[in-house]
Amino acid sequence: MVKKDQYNVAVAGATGAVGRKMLEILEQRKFPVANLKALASARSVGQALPFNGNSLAVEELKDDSFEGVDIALFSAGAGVSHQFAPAAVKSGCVVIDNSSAFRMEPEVPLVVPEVNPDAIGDNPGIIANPNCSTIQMVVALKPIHDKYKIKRVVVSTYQSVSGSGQKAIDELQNQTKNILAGKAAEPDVYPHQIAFNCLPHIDNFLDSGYTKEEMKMVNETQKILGDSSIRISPTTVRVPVFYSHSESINVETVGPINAKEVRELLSGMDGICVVDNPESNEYPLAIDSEGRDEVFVGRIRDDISCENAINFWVVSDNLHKGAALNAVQIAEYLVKPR
Ligand code: NAP
Ligand code: 3JN
Repeated sequence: MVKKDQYNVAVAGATGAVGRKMLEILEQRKFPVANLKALASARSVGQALPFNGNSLAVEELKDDSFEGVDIALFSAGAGVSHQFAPAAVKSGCVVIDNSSAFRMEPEVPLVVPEVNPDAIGDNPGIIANPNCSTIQMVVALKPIHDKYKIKRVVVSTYQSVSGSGQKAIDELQNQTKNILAGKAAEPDVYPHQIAFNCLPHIDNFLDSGYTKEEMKMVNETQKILGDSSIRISPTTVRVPVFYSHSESINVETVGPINAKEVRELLSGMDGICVVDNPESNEYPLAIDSEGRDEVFVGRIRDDISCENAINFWVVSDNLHKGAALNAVQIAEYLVKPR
């Protein structure tokens, strides 16, 4: 992409949980923005969003919204991305898409900057941001795969409600208040009460019995690590936590592996923070990772049931590194001199 001092940026889905984070992170990281367009549905026209000390008037996302835009960050769902991203690219901008719309298209790079920045290439049209559960897992898996070659991964997730958007955040808050006040808790976003509960169900079920979220973790991980021989067995679970996803991960490798070496290996990696002092009750927690850039790893231990295998616990803010920050890091990669 043509290098400039400042770039015209659009955020499609700017009023959503991810879109608002994108504005916050572009501002915090001083992304060189000339002009920022906040785009959402017609329902939000008239709203204003704060950015760099100014108030941005939300505009309706339309076919001609991307004229003169250099970089567009999309987080308005796969349908909106399918409808508008190709036209945005035609009008000359690079689209960084947070939805699943194009992730598995062979010609679309699926990127986590700490893991596979080179996948971006020189002339990307659309760059896909992986699913949040995939992002935090591959950041931890990449150094392990490079050193030991991963054969198999068994992962269970504990995903916060913010992964389902603003309405789900409100639902957990309202249900919790109602239940504590002795009132009924009506489910709306989820098929069951989420307060004081765990739902082993994220996204739709497929004929295989797995959910779409689970298969995103399988397919996206293989694509990002460039290795379709890695076998992955996921179970994704929604838990009554507002922000940050946690994951229990078991990794089996081709050759010998041990917890001590992995602790040292991960401690030196960009984007990873090892928190692993169980003797003083120190391990990664959802509440500590809120708003943080890093992927936190702890409880690293040898698998007592299997040779060449280890267990660990990974936590990261799903709206931050799992969505908005990863997208902004991709934008930073595009504009930095190479
Ligand atoms: P959200 O809080 O429900 O926000 C949805 C956003 O999309 C709002 O800004 C909404 O605008 C906008 N939108 C919806 N329909 C639109 C339309 N027809 N035209 C223009 N804008 C439209 O959801 P969210 O949590 O921010 O997530 C948004 C999307 O980001 C998800 O659907 C998903 O594809 C992606 N996402 C990715 C990850 C990840 O794992 N990387 C994580 C979470 C989300 P209004 O306010 O005007 O309705
Ligand atoms: O549920 C979560 O914790 C993550 C949700 C991600 C999500 C939600 C709605 C639609 C996605 C995604 O990023 O895969 C999508 C989608 O774009 O398909």
